[in-house]
Amino acid sequence: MFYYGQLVIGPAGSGKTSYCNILQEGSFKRNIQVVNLDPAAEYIPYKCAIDIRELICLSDVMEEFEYGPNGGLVYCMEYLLQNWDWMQDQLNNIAQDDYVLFDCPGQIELYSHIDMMRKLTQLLVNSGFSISSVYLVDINFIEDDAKFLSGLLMALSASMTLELPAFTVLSKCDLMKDKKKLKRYTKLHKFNEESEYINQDEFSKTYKSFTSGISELVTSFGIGRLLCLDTTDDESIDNILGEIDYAIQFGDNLEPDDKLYDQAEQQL
Ligand SMILES: Nc1nc2c(ncn2[C@@H]2O[C@H](COP(=O)(O)OP(=O)(O)OP(=O)(O)O)[C@@H](O)[C@H]2O)c(=O)[nH]1
Ligand SMILES: [Mg+2]
Repeated sequence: MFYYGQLVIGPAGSGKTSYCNILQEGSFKRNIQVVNLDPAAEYIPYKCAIDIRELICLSDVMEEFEYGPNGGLVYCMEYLLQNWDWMQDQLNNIAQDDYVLFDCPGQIELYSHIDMMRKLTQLLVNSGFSISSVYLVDINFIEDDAKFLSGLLMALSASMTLELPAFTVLSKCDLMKDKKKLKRYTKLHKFNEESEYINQDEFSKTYKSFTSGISELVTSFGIGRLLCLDTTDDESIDNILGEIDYAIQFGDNLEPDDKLYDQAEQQL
């Protein structure tokens, strides 16, 4: 069995749940299922195919064990890993051609400090998933260079631990009216034809204040795949999906649409 999808990650409030919802509501040439992996979620706007809260929810854990929110969350994710059979049973109900988004919790410690999310992604890969991580960085990170770089380093740290094809997406671009400013940040992330990574000279010129070591680190791990998400513009979503489809090879094994094939043949 082969499944395709995205692990949607990023700090609290970066727009993960909204992104999943927009994708499910829109028409992007695929049937999108969303799995809620956030045991602390209070409101979920999308139709949930699988909801971790049916297995365990943060408020119950905090009450029963008198844990704080972060300790409680770690407990919930550990519980999910220990009860993976439950998840596997639910995943078996998902059709093979469906495209699955995993809406993850926002606590970045889960990715960078402990290897829980990496274990989870390995279980998904073992279940036949071809997935990429999609790390959302809020547009307010481009307020200044230092903040932006810290956002990229956080993305790098989280994405690297997951060992998946990784994409960094600048979310809430609809809020950025200054398109010139947006371009200044995103132009750094155009693929360099030769190396496939971002243009290091361009990056160093812009971030003169940072050591070349940091620039090298950021540019050489491919988190330069910085994509813009403007949820009011379907083209930006198509662009993100297109890049990810290529990386996870979504669509490669789909049967040709007979109707379209017949139409094309008639036109010949
Ligand atoms: N303008 C704008 N606001 C957005 C967008 N995406 C999310 N928001 C707002 O940002 C806030 C957080 O969005 P969520 O989708 O809940 O973010 P999240 O990453 O799932 O947050 P946690 O689950 O708490 O980690 C909400 O108030 C959303 O309405 C967007 O594309 N544009
Ligand atoms: Mg959320």
